Amino acid sequence: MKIVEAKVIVCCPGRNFVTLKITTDEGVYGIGDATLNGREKAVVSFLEDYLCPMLMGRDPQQIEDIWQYFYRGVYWRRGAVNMTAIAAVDTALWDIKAKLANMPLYQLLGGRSRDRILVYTHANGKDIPQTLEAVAKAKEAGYKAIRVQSGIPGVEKTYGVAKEGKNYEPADADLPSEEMWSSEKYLNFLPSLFAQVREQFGDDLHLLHDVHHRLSPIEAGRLGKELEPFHLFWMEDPTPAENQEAFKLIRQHTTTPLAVGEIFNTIHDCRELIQNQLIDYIRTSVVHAGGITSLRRIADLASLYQVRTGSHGATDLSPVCMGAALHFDYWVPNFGIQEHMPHQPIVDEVFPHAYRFDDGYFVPGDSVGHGVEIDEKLAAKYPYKRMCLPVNRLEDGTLWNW
Ligand code: KDG
Ligand code: MG
Repeated sequence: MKIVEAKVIVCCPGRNFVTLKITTDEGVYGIGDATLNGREKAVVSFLEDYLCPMLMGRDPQQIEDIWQYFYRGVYWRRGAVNMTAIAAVDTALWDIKAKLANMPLYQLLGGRSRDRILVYTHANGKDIPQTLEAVAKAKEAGYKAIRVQSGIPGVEKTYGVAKEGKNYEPADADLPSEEMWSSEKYLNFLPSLFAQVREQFGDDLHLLHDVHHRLSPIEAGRLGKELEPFHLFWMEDPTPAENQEAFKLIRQHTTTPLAVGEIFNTIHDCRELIQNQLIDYIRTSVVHAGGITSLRRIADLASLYQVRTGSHGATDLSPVCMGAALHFDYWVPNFGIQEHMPHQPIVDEVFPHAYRFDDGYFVPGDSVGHGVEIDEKLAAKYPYKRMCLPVNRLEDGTLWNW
C-alpha cells in the first residue's frame, strides 16, 4: 500500500483550522489536525513544502518509521511548528490504520480502560456575579468539572474572559491586541472568587483554574496555598515552565494540584516535571505534541510517577484533534480529565464527528478510525483569515506573559 496524496486544507469557520488529508492508492484516507493558533500558515508551509512530498509512495502502515523519519530526519528537532506538522501526519496515519483494521482507533490502541471520559468546560464572566451565572449554566448542562475564570477589578481585559455576549476566542485580531496585567490585583482577588463559587455550589463540582503562565514561582506558591480551602482539581500553568526547577518552589508551598504542558511539544519538555513529581497532570495534546505516537510515550512516562493526563482541548484544537484525543483518553490507563471547550455549530458542521457528550462525560463513538470527517465543500466556503493571539503588558508597559 502506498500514499498517493497528502493535501492541506485550511478553513476559517469562525476561527482558523488546518487539516491534513492523506490518501492511499487503495482509496483509504485519514485526516489529522495541524492547527497552531496564530501561526497556522507556518505549519501549512512546513507540510506542503517538506513533509507532504516526502510522504509520497511511502507505506502508510509504517507509522513508527514515518514518525522517526520526520523527527530524527529533520535534524532540527522539536519546536511547535515541526511537531504540529508531525502530529498531523501521525494522526492521519493512525486514522488510516484503524480504518484498515475496521476498528475504532481506541480498539487498535489496546481497547478502552473506562466507560466514559470526564471532561471539564469553561465558565467565565466579567465579574463574580456573571461568573457565578456561567458556572450555574455549565452545571445545568451536566458538566461535573468546570474551569472558572473571571474579570479582575482594576484590570480592563484579561485571559479567559469573553467579550460581552460572545464566546471566548483568544485569537481576536489581524495583529495582536494588547491586554494589561497586574499580578497584585489578581492575587488579591482570586481567592474571593473561589470562596463564592464553593459557597454557592458546594463541594461536589470539580473546580479548575488557569493562571496562564502569569505568576512568579513564589507568587504561584502563595496562590496555591490561599486556594487550598477550595480544593481545586488543578491550578494550571502557574508560571512559565521553561525553568522546570521553579516548580520545586511552588511544590514546597502548596498541595493544590498542578497541571502543565499545553504548549509542550515533546517528551523532553515534560521529563523533569514528571520525574521529579512536580506536577499532577500533564496537558500535552495530540496536535501539539507530535501525535498519538508520542503522546503514548509521554503518558507511559507519566504513569511511572502517578501523573495523570489532562489534555488541552480549547477551541483552537479542531474536532479532528478532539476525536483523536477522545480515543486516546478512552484507552490511556492513567487518564485524569479532558478539556472540552465546545466548538461553534458551524465548526461541527464542517467537521462531522462520531464523538458525543453525555451528562458531563464524552464517548468517542464506534465509527472506524478516529471518527471525524471534514466536509471539504463546506470548508472551502470559509477562507483563511489572519487572527493573532493577544500580548500582555504590565501596568508600566513591560511586556509580560500572555
Ligand atoms: O491558543 C491558545 C489557547 O489554546 C489557550 O490560551 C487555551 O490555555 C488555554 C486552555 O487551557 O485551554
Ligand atoms: Mg491553559
